[in-house]
Amino acid sequence: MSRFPKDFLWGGAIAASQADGAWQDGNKGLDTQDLRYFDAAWENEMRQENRNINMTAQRFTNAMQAENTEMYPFRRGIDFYYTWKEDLKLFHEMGMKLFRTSINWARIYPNGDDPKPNEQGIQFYKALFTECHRLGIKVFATILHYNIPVHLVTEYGGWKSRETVKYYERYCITLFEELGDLVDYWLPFNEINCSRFNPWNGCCLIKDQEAEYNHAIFQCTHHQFVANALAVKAAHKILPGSKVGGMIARFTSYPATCKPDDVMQSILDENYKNYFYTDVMARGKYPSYTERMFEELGVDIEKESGDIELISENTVDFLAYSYYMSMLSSNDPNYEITSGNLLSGKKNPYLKSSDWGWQIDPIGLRISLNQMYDRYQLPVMIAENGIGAKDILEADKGVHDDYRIEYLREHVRQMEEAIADGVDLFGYTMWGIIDIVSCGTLEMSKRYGVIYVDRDDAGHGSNQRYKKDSFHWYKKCIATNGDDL
Ligand code: BGP
Repeated sequence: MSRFPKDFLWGGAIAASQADGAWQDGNKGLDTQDLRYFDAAWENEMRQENRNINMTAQRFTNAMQAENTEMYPFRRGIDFYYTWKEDLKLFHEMGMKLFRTSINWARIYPNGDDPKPNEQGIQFYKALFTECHRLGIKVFATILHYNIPVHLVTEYGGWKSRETVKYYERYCITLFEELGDLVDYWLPFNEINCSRFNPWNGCCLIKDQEAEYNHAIFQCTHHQFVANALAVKAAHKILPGSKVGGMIARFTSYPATCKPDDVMQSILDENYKNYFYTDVMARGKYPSYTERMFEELGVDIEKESGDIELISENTVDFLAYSYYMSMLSSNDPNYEITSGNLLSGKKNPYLKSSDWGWQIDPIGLRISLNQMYDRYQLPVMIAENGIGAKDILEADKGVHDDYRIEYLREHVRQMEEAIADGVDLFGYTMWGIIDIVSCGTLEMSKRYGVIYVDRDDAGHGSNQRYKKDSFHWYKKCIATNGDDL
């Protein structure tokens, strides 16, 4: 008998910028992810130097002038904006209980600061979420999965500005008023810690305009903490009993050895990369190690009076995180480095890696669930987990992705173990339930889905959907509530 609670929320996740396409339709404004374009040499250079993907002024100008979609995979996505009805049918057939997607701010307020919301955008989400409910699928809505209206960058400077906080609050209020009865779980920010590890996605800052980049990043982060608290406050006021979560990308790290230096480094990595963000959102205050961390990074941020009270009075109802992998912690520079989600890190000799070098560690999921629950005693949701792979569509239109089944099976097993450990884990939205454009590499050929989308990196293909072997596996997993894996 499986240990998953009988109402466990088996689900799947996508994000607007990676799936929707229709970048100029429905009266949508230009958003910050519409500006990311594929340039293999540049992306490679960034990765090799272990730098985050940044937006430079030159790239920003190039992208603003470009009219085409050729080099801009996010402008195409998988055309989910037009295919959602058919895609939801497949999700329903799979037995999915929860669908996580993000709302595109630039569809609701095309410029961010427009006097009125865009009715076409509101109608799109109303139709999408109503259909989910008709099919018995609950909705987990990410209010912001990286992309903000570009106008908020050119006019105010993105998240560095208090104006963006003000307009974000108004955007949230519009969503709560218009879509409140159609959304079951709200997530104000996707991976709020990516402000530091992927600053264009997280902060929407143009790098060469920022002399003190670290400082700017943490100023943005503070504004996002304030914005998060304002979202929690408004949701609880407008929709009493609503559930609002806080999410991070979970960088699970183990001490590389039992050498005390490595153990200490692991504690620092956990605090600085993960818990700093969940501490603020769940405990409602800047943790005691903040001062030292800011000192070391040369950061001195501005807070307005009332910010600290606001953050302390409006903490989140549950925690969520994405989990893909783990890394080693050590300040010994001689370790082999491997790439990973948002960050590269030290290689663990006991683990295998995906095609993109991300270390596969199912037990790390149980470890991180125990740590998260032990620290906060709040219900937990795994908002993302999955494996990016180069799938092959065979002549019979099948995709034999046994590697994905194995990855998912082992992670589901470890979630069950964590539940047996006493962790209040209530849902799992596996990442990229249907193939979408990769956020890190902009490739379509880095696939996560249990549903194959016939589209290549250049956007060519029929855009037809095909069930992979993992589709049938996940369907069985859901039907037996995790018993038959
Ligand atoms: C997370 C993001 C997602 C997603 C995922 C996989 O950090 O929230 O948007 O894309 O990582 O990353 P990638 O697409 O780079 O493989």
